[in-house]
Amino acid sequence: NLFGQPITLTNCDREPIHIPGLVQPYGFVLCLDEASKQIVQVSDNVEAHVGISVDQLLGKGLERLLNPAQMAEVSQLWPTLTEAAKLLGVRLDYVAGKPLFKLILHRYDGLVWLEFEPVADKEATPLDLAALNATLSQMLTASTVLEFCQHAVEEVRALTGFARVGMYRFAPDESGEMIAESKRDDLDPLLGLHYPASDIPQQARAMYLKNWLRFIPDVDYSPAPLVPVRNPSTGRPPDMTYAVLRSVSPIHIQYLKNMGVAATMTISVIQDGRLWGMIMCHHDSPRLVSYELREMCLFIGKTFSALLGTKEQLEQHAYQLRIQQAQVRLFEQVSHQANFLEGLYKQHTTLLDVFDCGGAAILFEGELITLGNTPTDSEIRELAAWLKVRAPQDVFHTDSYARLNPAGRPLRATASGILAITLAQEPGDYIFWFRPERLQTVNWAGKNEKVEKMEDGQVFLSPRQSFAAWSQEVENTALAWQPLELEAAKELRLHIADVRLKIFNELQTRAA
Ligand code: BLA
Repeated sequence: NLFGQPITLTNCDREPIHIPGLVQPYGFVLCLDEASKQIVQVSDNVEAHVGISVDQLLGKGLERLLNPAQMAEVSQLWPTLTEAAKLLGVRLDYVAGKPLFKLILHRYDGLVWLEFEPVADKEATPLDLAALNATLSQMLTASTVLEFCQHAVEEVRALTGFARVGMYRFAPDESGEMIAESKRDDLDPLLGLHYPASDIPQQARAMYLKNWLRFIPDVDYSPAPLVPVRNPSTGRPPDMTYAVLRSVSPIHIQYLKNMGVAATMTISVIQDGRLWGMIMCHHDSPRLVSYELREMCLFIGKTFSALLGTKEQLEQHAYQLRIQQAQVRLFEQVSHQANFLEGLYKQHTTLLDVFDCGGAAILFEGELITLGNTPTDSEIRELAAWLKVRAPQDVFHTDSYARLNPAGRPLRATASGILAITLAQEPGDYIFWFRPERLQTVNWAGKNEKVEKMEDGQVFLSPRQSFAAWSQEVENTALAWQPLELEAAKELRLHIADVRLKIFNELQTRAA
């Protein structure tokens, strides 16, 4: 390959996937020099598609391929071309069998790219604006991010007929999770599965910020090389970042084959210039999706990206409201209780209602009260003793207690995440909220790998292997505490201090 060394699992983040010098052979490519308007590179499968040889095209204009009317159309588009694709339908009359092509044009890297995709049906799919409208209406009604994702994947699946459409969301560490899925009944779910960052290397992520949609109609292909493979004016393979037919990294192709996937389409979801996630479509047999339909999915992806921020805000506001309401009720309860502690756990609203958490505990003047899923009494007392010495601040939080205190008991299943507030000037009394390890809340449902084979000496490239890698990375960590949760914990602490001061003053007055 052009990389000059074999691509393996360890160097694939350096594979120059934007300059493969190869195309997917379901279509063919002509590269025209921007200035001379002559054909300088052609994919060598042109002859198989239209019966014209590479030699008959190189160094010529387009007249060998297009009729005068089509030439005029291309000339008219020529000055307007950018990396954003323009589309023409062309009928190459002299080609037997497959007369109709979609001609996709763009300008990039000193070249004008003409990519020809055969049209599967007699006629192009008409753009169904009513369906698009219905899709957008659905998406607008969503009040949570998950609902929003679910609508999007269901609509994309309904439009395209892929066997599986999923929303893959990236975490801050660039690992990803399948957070919504629409699939054919007989397929195993991938919903809830996590994969490590390395499954999609950096250079691929950078490219997917520029080019929002990728399409592989048949993973079982032999790539067609560009002839010549290097652009004669630059001496290097041309940059195919925006080329529809760019041939995909062989590592990724192997990954898809191992998963039993035969065709894919993925659409970037981009927020504030960052890759937030991807809409992933899989099919278990080859699947040609028309250019127009792909454009429609791209439109959905861009609309999704644009609306995502408002859905996240809605969700954040709803969570904030829930916290505030629980706070207000707790404040009320502790103010009216003779024993203020009972207001935190004995009544309708408890500490568990304030935050998304697995358990909570109160350690007060030696007495321990627990709610929900918590460490054992002795573990909590040990934790309190450790906090008192090592982290005496009023509001303490961690999403990985085991990493913070490697010498302590790891408390994986109950308290990988801890939020604690002190209850007195003298540390030693605490309110705790606990979160379990993320792995405890994750299911591995991937039974879809038939073959167990070794790759690269010892690593098997597959979602199952990936999941194992992700599991190791996130061992002993919980969902991180959000700033709004820390703020609410601080408020609760101040309020409790107020109430106690009031009780203390009353007792003093009565005693006097
Ligand atoms: C690309 N890897 C990708 C892409 C996805 C995944 C979605 C983007 C492909 C595209 O947009 O067309 C990963 N696919 C997944 C995951 C699921 C899925 C996680 O269906 C889960 C259901 N891949 C590896 C390893 C390497 C690797 C170990 O797993 C390298 C060491 C490489 N992945 C790799 C490369 C690409 C890629 C090089 C770029 C492919 C390209 O666009 O040419």
